[in-house]
Amino acid sequence: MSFFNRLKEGLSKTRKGLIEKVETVFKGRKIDDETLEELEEALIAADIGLKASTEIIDFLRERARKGEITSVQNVKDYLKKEMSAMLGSPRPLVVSGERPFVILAVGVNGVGKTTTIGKLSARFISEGKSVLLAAADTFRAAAIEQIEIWAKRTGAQIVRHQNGSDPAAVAFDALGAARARNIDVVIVDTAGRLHTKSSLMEELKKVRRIIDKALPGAPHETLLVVDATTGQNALRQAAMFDSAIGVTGIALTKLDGTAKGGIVFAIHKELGIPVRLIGIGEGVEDLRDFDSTEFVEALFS
Ligand SMILES: Nc1nc2c(ncn2[C@@H]2O[C@H](COP(=O)(O)OP(=O)(O)OP(=O)(O)O)[C@@H](O)[C@H]2O)c(=O)[nH]1
Ligand SMILES: [Mg+2]
Repeated sequence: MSFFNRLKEGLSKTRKGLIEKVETVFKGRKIDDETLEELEEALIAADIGLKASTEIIDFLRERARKGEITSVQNVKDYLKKEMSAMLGSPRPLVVSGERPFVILAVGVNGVGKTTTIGKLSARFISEGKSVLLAAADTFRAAAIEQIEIWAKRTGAQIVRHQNGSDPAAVAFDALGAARARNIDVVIVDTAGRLHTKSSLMEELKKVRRIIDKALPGAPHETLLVVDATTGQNALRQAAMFDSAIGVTGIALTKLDGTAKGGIVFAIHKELGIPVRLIGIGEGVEDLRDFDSTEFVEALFS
């Protein structure tokens, strides 16, 4: 199956809760305040967020007032157009300019950081780049082993310390090794942490600071990994990680099978942080650059 078809399948629950709802709401009814309000509720229930939902509904109301919307198919066409425009075309994750190019991956527990790093490693290596993984999750017992497996599997190098050691020191050593070995891309894995736990957020600030010290200007991409199934809490996570260390992009994982794919719109609208990557499965090929046209197309078709 193509990536598009798998994305489509992955988004089927989101589509049921949203697009099919459009048909139910408007079946045999007019486009008026009452039906638009019901649609707004469906948008909010699909985790599109209040801001984006209100904007979409205002847009539809205006079209309806002008007599431009006459059928349910029309509503869907306008909805699609507006939702697509809302996402724009975010810059993809491109490794360029700096060498080594440093990516720092952060996020709460179990969202898919290490898996996303493994998938990225495979991608860069298939592009002919050399990759070094920094095993800076020294907290969870099996974390070093897990990233080591990904390194072996994808042909990346790895820098690791003992369990329980200082994650900032691992990152520092990894950058030293990457410079000495002329590596193209360094990806730093970090321990999962709650955005509300200030001591752990301080630790992350230190990791970031040390990376910048080892290689001024790095990290070049600070990727917040977010589990799409968490819904609105994703917004809180993103806001807090962003204020602590400055997030440059989001990797949205587990879009396969969740009814909460609408979170993509909320993240864009409420936070202005671009979704750069989407994960639709556990396999190495299940990660792609986020393409808003493709995403909206998959959602509506
Ligand atoms: N269905 C699905 N599962 C995923 C995806 N990405 C990751 N996973 C699974 O989510 C689980 C957690 O993934 P990890 O990569 O270990 O997550 P993590 O954020 O590194 O976890 P911690 O280091 O413990 O904080 C694993 O079982 C992964 O296979 C995805 O896009 N879709
Ligand atoms: Mg991990």
